[in-house]
Amino acid sequence: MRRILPYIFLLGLFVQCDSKIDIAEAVTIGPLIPKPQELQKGEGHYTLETGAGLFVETEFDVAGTFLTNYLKKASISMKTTSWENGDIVITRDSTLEDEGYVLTVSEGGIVINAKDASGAFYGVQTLRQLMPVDMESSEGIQASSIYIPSVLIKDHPTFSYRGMHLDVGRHFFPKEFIKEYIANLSMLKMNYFHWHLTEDQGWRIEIKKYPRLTSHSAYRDETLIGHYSDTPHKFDGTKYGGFYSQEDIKEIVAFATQHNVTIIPEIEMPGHAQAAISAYPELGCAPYQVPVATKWGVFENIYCPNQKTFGFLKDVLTEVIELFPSEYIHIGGDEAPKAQWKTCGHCQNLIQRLDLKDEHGLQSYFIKEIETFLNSKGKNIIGWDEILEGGLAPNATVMSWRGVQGGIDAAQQKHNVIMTPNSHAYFDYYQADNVDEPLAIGGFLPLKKVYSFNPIPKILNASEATYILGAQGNVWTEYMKDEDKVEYMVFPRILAMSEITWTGPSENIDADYADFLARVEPFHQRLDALDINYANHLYGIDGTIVKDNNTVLYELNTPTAGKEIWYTINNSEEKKYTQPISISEGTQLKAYVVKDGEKMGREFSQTITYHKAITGSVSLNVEPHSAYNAGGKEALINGINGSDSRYGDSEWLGFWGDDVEITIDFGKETKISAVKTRFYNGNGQWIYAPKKIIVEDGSGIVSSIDIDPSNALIAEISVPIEATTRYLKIRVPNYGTIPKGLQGAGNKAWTFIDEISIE
Ligand code: TNX
Repeated sequence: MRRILPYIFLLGLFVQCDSKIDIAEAVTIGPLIPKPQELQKGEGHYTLETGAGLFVETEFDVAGTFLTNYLKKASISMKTTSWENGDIVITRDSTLEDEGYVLTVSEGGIVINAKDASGAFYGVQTLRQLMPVDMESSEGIQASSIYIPSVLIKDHPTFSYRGMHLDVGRHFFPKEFIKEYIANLSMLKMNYFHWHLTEDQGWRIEIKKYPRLTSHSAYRDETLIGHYSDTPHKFDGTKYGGFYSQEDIKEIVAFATQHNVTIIPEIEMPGHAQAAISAYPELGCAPYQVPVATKWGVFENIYCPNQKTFGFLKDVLTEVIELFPSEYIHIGGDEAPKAQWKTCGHCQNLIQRLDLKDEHGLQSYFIKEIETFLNSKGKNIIGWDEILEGGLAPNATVMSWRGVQGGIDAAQQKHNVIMTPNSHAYFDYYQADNVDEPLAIGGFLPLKKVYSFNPIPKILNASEATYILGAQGNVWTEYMKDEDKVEYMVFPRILAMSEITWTGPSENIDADYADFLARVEPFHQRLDALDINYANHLYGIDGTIVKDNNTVLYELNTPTAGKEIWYTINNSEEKKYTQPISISEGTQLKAYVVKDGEKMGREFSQTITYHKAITGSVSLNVEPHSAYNAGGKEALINGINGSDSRYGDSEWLGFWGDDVEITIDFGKETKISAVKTRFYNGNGQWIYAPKKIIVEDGSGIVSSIDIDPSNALIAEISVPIEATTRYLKIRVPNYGTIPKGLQGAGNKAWTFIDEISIE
């Protein structure tokens, strides 16, 4: 065995290289995700063969065991040896950063230096990504030698919290899948798995003291079919459920430890607790029996803040903390409607007796009780951002989900924060606006948007920013029945979350995103070998209307480099796309991507309506909500309709509670006969078509139309108006407050408007 030199002596052998990979080399550096902070390519490669000597510092044994097991997939076994005789050495360098490592591969061997066990493990994960992808397959490969490219990588994470969440309440996933999920996140250098274990629709963790939680609360009678917005609601009539025994949990926790992942269990309170209340009615305030929920949404049946409930929760948490070594326990805190607390005599007495302001004060008291208990056991709590309402518990960490504002408020109050905003981290939202995209809850979160996320809001100063521990992708499974669907929603967005939390948020989004995609595309080979059902929208096409004076052009783009786009217009001859296409009439365009002469992905198809406002301009009295403004106000008159089934794309604009006034300037006097538009009416998502709209031409001609969409998901409106005018104003009064008994009751309704087409 050759003795290898510590990495510092090898530095001279390396030449700085840019991020491009030299494919002329026999042994190339494959795509690395997350991208290391610094990479220098070396000369040649290391040949790893059975019998190679491995030295691992004792406290880095998790890294060493992982590597030893991983190499077995190539039928390579190593010999444990001393530092001097090691061909692969995993050793300490206390000058490095927390969780950081330096990986040196040279012809003489491999050295991983790390300050701590995490860093050593991540050095091994990078090494893994330098090895042949075929090793990932379940059968592995028979290799007499593995060639690993020479390289010097110096790396460390930007954020200490790099997380993924999984809701097993809405749908249950078997133990083996949970392990795979954990293994996948560890490959991407993510270190926290937030396991959402209790819900209205199912309680999933065995608690010995309360057996009905598993015999009763773990099962629901049936499940909603289709989307919550579909009316009437339909159910499958099939009992559904499952749970993890304490033995299962011990096995999963041990597996996570071997993958350097900490599992944070979530036990929801005081809301999302209907399944538990169904088994133990004395925990609720409702004077009637409630079932384990069979559909999605927010339920009024929440825990009653009485001694039975606190006793129950403390018993449950006592068993939970025995099982999970994590410093953190997530106690939920989100979406807890206060209707029952308002009418419950005990709750009202408690508010008075404790001199609390209101029911939010009572929720704050509830969370503080639980925090005091958990702190006394040496644990800290994490709660969703609603725990800010009524005052934060003293040591709580806040998970900001309703945007980043909760995170900002918490950081300014010197509380730790994990960013999981639904604007950038909700992997249950649609990732593409293709009509054939599998059913999702709603929203629109394409890969680039995840990649563009910066967990540190600009408004925070440097000391406040230190409270932002990191970020996490959330995976709510209302619309994910099986493992394939979870993987489809998670991959590739997890790759972006891994990179922004490890490598750091992008400061130059277009260049960095192109570089990222250039790695995601070949990384598919590793995902294929791992048999992961990832979504692939890399061969999609994006079409944008661009206006140049009075000319309307249509621009086509595909996200990765080195592809051609071919298209046809109104069924004419196929052409290769070289420049924006001029549009002067109603157009039906079809296009597809070609890579190396081969047609890739799905066909792109777009109808462009050439109407009288398309060359005009538009202004609004209020800005659309920032989460639903992807196309900007121009989307209202660009000739392109939004999706017929989803409001989250770049064509629909969303307004929350506002009365909207849209003014169109045609640029010159124009004769018009009708105003056509569409409103989304997804009442389950708090979205309501307005009750009427009013059209004014500015010279007294006013036309209005009443709207009653009944159960239609989209209200199609046509307002006849005979006028010759330069300006047109369209007034859209908000629907108003959502009526009692419906999702979001008492809140302002959303208005979603599509194309305004003028005839
Ligand atoms: C809100 S995020 C919830 C979940 C839902 C999710 C769907 C949060 C703390 N609560 O209960 O599953 O929206 O996107």
